[in-house]
Amino acid sequence: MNRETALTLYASPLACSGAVQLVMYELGIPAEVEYVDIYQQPHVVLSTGAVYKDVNAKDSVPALVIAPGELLTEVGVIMQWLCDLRPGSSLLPSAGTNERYRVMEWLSYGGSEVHKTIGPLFNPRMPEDGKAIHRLNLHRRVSYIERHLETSTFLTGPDFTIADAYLFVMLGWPPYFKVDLEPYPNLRRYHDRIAARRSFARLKEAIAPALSRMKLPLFPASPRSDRDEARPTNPRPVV
Ligand SMILES: N[C@@H](CCC(=O)N[C@@H](CS)C(=O)NCC(=O)O)C(=O)O
Repeated sequence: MNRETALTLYASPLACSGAVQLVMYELGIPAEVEYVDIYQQPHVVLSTGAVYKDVNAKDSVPALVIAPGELLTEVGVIMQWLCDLRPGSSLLPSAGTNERYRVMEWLSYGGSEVHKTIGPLFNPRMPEDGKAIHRLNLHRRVSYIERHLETSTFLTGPDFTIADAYLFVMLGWPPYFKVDLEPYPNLRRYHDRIAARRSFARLKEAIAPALSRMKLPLFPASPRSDRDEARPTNPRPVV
């Protein structure tokens, strides 16, 4: 079976689905991208106006159509599925090796400890006290990653992997919510290193029309968070 026929990715600009797009560009895997406005209720597919929940009952992005009527969800799993189309790429070590488990370990940390700690900061209904707790937790996690990056170029060593794609996209979020990344020089250097990749330039290009249609600002240049110009005028929940 040709697993690459007719891949369609449901994504939203600035959302974690950007990690999947980065991985597609890195691997040279083509896909049609359908952008979803996750700021509207119900979420809608921009090109058709279709209610997104009718496409993906989870109502979140990313989701990848991998065969007619077959939808794969969960960012870490989609990225692994894509890498398995290109075995041997440096984005994901071979199955069964400890190196692969290290990447999965960071994917899991990214999903459960980072992503879902940032999420509540985007929720307008979360009281300020609750947000303060989540901010503190986020700083604990970010401090851990900062220490780890003291001796490692990327999360699992010298190679950029799918775990880095995921963390990188999330690093674009805190500035909107005044989580100050200024004290984390390793993390900032790490961010800038990835931002210089061709795949990120392609991502910015690809999401620009949808961003403008949804009236959202582009990724901040760098996660130096508290600068006023790095924040959108009307922050809205995305994660
Ligand atoms: N567990 C999911 C989480 C995906 C997720 O939280 N996506 C966010 C964007 S980063 C989203 O679609 N939010 C809109 C919503 O849930 O209504 C995954 O790993 O893919």
